Amino acid sequence: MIMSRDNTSLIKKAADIISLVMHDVEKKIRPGITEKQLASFIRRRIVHHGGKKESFKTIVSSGARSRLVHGYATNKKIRKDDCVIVDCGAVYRGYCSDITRTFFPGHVKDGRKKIYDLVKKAQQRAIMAVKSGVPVKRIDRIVRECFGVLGLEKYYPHTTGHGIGVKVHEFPRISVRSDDKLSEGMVVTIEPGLYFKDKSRYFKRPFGVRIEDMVLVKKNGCEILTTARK
Ligand SMILES: [Mn+2]
Repeated sequence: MIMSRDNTSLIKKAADIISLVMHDVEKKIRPGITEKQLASFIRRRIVHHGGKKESFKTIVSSGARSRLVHGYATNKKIRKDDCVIVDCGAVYRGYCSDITRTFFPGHVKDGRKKIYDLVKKAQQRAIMAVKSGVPVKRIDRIVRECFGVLGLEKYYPHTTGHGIGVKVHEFPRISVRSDDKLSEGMVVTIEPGLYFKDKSRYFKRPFGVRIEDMVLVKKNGCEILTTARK
């Protein structure tokens, strides 16, 4: 949906709440806690920071489960050498937020850090291209080209984002298959990720990385609404 000045402040508040929650998650996440414990912590912190409830079922996928695009929390314990994807959102006065961060609770010293940095760079480049009038396929293509430089585009199985407002998934889809254009006042997510399954050439164990932020499309650029550290 296209935001007016009034509902812009409401969706910004929803984004602020979930950014604070993600900051709490960063402090809370440690080896031994289960994915479900972290998911219920997230629900409590959403309410603590003034949100009504989660805007969709919280994703916490750790270790090999992080290879899943929609890895909902299970009773699995998070381990020191796990990579953990946390994807969550809050509802504030009818408006939704959506954010994803990928954590390494232990010290990451293998090639997974390079993948993390690549996803972050692809996201940054895509965000830098967001402004009113830009075709959404250009945004999606920027991410694919970024991964393609290292031959990793086949490990990117989903689109780059979606509009968000009173529903979590709204028009437009940030996809190479769409002919839509961004317009001023839209709020969209930018959420590239890479997912390595059991038999990838690059990693012995499956894992995935995704980073997602919400941006408000402006005439000459965009404003990043979610501010949690990455
Ligand atoms: Mn999303």
